[in-house]
Amino acid sequence: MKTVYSPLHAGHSGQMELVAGAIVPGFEKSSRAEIIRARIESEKLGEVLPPREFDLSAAKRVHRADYVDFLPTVWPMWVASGRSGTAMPFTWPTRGLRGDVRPRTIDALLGFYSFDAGANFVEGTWAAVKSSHDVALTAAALVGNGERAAFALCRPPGHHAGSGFMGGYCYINNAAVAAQWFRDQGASKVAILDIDYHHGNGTQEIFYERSDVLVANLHGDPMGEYPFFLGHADETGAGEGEGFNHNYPMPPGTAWDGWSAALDDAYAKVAAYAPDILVVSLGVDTFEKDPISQFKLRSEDYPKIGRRIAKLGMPTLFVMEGGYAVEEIGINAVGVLSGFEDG
Ligand code: 6XA
Ligand code: ZN
Repeated sequence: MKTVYSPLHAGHSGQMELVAGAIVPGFEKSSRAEIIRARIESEKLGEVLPPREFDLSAAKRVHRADYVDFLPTVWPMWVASGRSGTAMPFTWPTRGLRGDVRPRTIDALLGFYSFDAGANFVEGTWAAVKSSHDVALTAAALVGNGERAAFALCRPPGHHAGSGFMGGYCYINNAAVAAQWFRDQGASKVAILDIDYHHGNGTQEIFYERSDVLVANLHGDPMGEYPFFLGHADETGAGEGEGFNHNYPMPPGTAWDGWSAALDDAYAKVAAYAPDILVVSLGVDTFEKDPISQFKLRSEDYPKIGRRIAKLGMPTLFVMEGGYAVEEIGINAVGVLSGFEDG
């Protein structure tokens, strides 16, 4: 399996995040991608290719144009207002406030275009976000051109980013952009299987009223787990999209038996849908030693996931999402990919 990777992700580093009342170094750090890449090389998974540059027209098919156009302006506006360090929002137009009037100052705009304080900017962030989007589309094109599968080693991740907002380390929804790109290239149906520990609220929001992109999501129950405000089992799609969104919220402590039962059910939904292409939002923060998550998958489980997904027999694009146990992130992510190759 070929991997697409860009070194530009590394410019998005040194950012801070708010955790339990303290500002701490970001968990979503550049060593994550470096360790996965090193493991791809040591395991000889396949060639590692640089991305091609794509314009933002594909991104604007799933995100609002004003949102996408805002992203490259964040850091220049931050600096122009005399700031340095990490740009992050602190106020949001929630219930009872006006979310329909676009404000002017950087602090207000950051809140206007986010759902939390988790998508932060440093100087190299936009270049990294753009490269992550290019990585996803370049890998999508490999699958579009007949490869059985490809791996988009995206960083930063994407699945929390919605049509008009960032959050949870995510800016452009790489998996959603790739799914839409497949549609625009002629695929009539695409499925997205999101196996990251966290619910992919952005992906769900983007495709919620559509039947041409099925979304299945396995994740920590939002009653107690981030992103808290989406991801319940009764969210099954709306309008045209009714019946094309499937959520599998699971309790803290879920290990292979419970998790793989949910995977089996999602697998059956994807198989019955019979998409032309499968996009996997691949997070390995389901791992027992993940520092911010509560599931109990073990390293030996990841190749089993890959083998099961391979059995669907669909052209498959893997898009990297979360995973913060950096010591094992390479073993676990490449475990899924190697399992797929064996399956
Ligand atoms: C916020 C936790 C962000 C989780 C990001 C993630 N403190 N999403 O891994 O998949
Ligand atoms: Zn996650």
